[in-house]
Amino acid sequence: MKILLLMPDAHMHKLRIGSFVRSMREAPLTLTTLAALLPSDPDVEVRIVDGSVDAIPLDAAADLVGISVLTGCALSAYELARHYRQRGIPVVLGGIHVTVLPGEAIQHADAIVIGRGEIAWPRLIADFRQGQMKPVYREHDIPDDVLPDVPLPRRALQRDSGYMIPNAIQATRGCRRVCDFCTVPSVWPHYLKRPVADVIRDIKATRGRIIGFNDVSLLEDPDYAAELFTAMVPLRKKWGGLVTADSLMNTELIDLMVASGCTYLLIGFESGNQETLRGIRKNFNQALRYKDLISMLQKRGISIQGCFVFGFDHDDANVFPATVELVQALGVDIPRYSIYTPYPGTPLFERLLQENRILSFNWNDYDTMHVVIEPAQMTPEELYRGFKWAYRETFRMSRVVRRLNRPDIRCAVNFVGNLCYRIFVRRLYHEPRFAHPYSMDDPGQAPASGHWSVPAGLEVVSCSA
Ligand code: B12
Ligand code: SF4
Repeated sequence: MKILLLMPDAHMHKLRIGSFVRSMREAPLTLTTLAALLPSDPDVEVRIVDGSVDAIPLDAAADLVGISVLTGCALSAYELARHYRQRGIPVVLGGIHVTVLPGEAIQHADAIVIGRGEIAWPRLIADFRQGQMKPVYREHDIPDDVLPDVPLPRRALQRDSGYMIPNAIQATRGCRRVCDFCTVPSVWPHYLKRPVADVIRDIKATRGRIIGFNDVSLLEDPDYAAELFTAMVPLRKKWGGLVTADSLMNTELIDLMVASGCTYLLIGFESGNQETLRGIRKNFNQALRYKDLISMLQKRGISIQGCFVFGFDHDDANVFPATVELVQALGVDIPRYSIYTPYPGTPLFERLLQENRILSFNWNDYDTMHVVIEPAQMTPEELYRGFKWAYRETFRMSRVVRRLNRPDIRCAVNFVGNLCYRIFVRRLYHEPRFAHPYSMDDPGQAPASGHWSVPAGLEVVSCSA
C-alpha cells in the first residue's frame, strides 16, 4: 500500500536560489510523525512532501493521500484533495483547521481526523486496509497532563536541506494561556508534557548539533522544563524555541537553559502598549520590562527573535513608527511582524464576527500577512501600508547594523537572519499576492453553522488513549 502525506505550500519566508528552496523556519513535525505512526510493515510505503519546500507530486501513484491543513492553507488543501479524488485516490484531511471546522473539511475528503493523530490515524489506516474506512475519526483530548505515545519522527523521509533547522523537537503540546487571537487553547485545551526520557530519545536521534523546539510555550511548567534542560546538558546540543516573556523571570531556569545549550528564543511581545496587551488577554507580558529582559538574555548569549502584531483595537497609525523605534531601542536581534488575524475557533473570531468586522473569509488571506478585519482606528489599507512600511524600515541596512552592533558571537548568524528578512521585504513590495490587504474580489463567506461540527448522520469513530 502506498501512502502519500502532504502539506500545501504555506508561502512563508524562504530562500530560493534557482530550483533550490529552503524554508527559513524549523521543519514541521507533522508529516514525519504521521509517517512514524504507520505500521512497520514492508507492505506499507510512505512518502512525505512539504509543499513549502518541494513540488507536490500531482501524478504520484498512491492508494491513500493524507493532507495536513492549517487555516491559511485550507483552500490549497481542498484543491489538492479534489485533484487526487478526481484521480480516484481517497483523501484524508487532518490538522488544526479540520479540528476547528470539521463540517467544512468533510465536504472535501473521504475521511477526516479531528484532534491529535497518534491514536486516530493508525486506527483509520487499519480500517482502510480492511476496506472499512469511516468518514470521521475523532481523537479525544487527554485530560491528564502527560502525553505518552508520540513516536520518534521519521526524519529520514524529510529533505533536511529544505529547512534552516531540520531537527525539530516537541516536548509539550498546548498552552495554559488564552490570548484572544490564538488557536492553540481551543485546539489543544490542555498542557501536555511528554515524558522527559521520550524527548531525550528524540534529541539523541538527531544528527547535527542544532535543534529547534516547536512547542508553543516551552517554559509553561518550570519544574518540567528544569528536568528537561538538566537531562539535555550532557547531550551538548544547541537549541532554540518559543517561550512567553513572563516565564523568563526565573533566572535559575535561564541559567539551566544556557547550560543545556539555549542560543535563541522566539518571544511573542506583540505590543509595547500595556493597555493593548490587556485587551488581547496577554497582560502577563510586562512591556516596561522588555528591555531588561532582552539585555539579560543577550548577555547570557541568547539571541532574541521578537514578534510584534499590528492592527489591535488600540492601534492607530502611530503604532508603526512607535514599534519600529521600540524594536530598535530593545535591540531585538530578529524582529517579526504580523497582522492581527481572527483564526476560526478563537475568541477574537467570535467577537469580530459579532461586530461585523471580518472583511475576508477567504482562508488564503489568513497568513498573518494580509488584513482580514476592519481595524478599529485605521482603514484596512492604512494598516496594510503601515505593516509593510514597518517591515521595510526595520530591515533597512543602517538599522540592522545599529541593532546588531554589539560584541556577540551570534552576531553573524543574526545578520544572515536579517538579510533573509530583507529578501522577504522585497517580496512584500513586489509579489502580486501582497498587492492588496485581502482578496477583495473573492472575500468568501462566514463558515455556515454546520461547518463547526460533524454533520448529523455521519459515522464517527471515537479514539482515546
Ligand atoms: C512548524 C510550524 C509551522 C511551519 C509548518 C506548518 C505545519 N503544517 O506544521 C510553517 C513555517 C510552514 C508554519 C507557518 C505558519 N504557521 Co505555524 N506552526 C508551526 C508549529 C510551531 C509546529 C507545527 C508542528 O510541527 N506541530 C507538531 C505536530 C506533531 O502537530 P500537528 O501539526 O498539529 O499534527 C498533529 C495533529 O494536528 C494531527 N494532524 C495534523 N495534520 C494531519 C493530517 C492527517 C492526514 C492526519 C490523519 C492527522 C493530522 O496529527 C498530528 C499528530 O497528533 C505550530 C505550533 C505547534 N507547536 O503546533 C505553529 C502553528 C501550526 N502555526 C500557526 C500559524 C498561525 C502559522 C502562520 C499563519 C504564520 C506564522 N506566523 O507562523 C503560517 C501559516 C501560513 C499559511 N499559509 O497557512 C498556528 C496555526 C493557526 C491555524 N489556525 O492554522 C500554530 C498552531 C501556532 C499558533 N500559536 O497558533 N508553521
Ligand atoms: S501564550 Fe502564545 S501559545 Fe499561549 S495562548 Fe498566548 S499566543 Fe497562544
